[in-house]
Amino acid sequence: NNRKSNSRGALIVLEGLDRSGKTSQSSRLHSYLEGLGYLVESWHFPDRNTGVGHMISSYLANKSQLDDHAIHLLFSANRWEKRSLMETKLRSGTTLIVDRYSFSGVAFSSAKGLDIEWCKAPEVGLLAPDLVLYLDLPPEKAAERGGYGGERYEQLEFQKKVAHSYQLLHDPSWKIVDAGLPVEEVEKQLTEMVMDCVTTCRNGKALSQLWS
Ligand code: FDM
Repeated sequence: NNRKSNSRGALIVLEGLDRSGKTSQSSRLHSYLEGLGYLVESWHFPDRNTGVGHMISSYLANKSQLDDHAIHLLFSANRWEKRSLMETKLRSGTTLIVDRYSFSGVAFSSAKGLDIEWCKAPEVGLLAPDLVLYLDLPPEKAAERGGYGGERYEQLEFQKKVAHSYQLLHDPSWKIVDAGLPVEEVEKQLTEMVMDCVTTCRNGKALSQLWS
């Protein structure tokens, strides 16, 4: 077993447009880490299994209407309701691979025209990821992959705006990966970055908070 019992897990976030491959890369990373004997869980936001999550799900399915600010705050609340569990898991040594996080929150809402600083405010105090992996794919290429469902944001014109918002959010700590490469190549690059991060966290890197 190559896990130190007193060391913490890493908070690893995958971001990117719809159809950029986040979900399948998350599960590949999960299997890889598990195979090495690490404790690992895959999470996804929005978590549709909570009361707040049900409201979000209904909104995304166009079954309910909500003011843009109100839905933004629900997405944020959906992260807040999982914050303490997240911290417990990390401190007990479990690495979390999280498919979408606060960056999706800000990118999608600011793509609708909401002020970016206003969008960030409710995220302040959530746990900061140890690593943000951005799966970079032009919106046109993502759309060509097909499989957009019928949910509210799954339209090319809107995805272009989201791509632009993500660009405004990037900071030097993000790892940008070309999601147009073959899946195995993307996986290889992600795996290397994740292993570095997991090691740094095991070696005592402190947990920190957004927004820094
Ligand atoms: N989304 C996701 C947001 O608008 N804000 C958020 O905070 C999060 C986490 O919800 F279109 C959007 C992104 C996407 C939709 O996400 C549902 P999934 O990954 O398809 O479940």
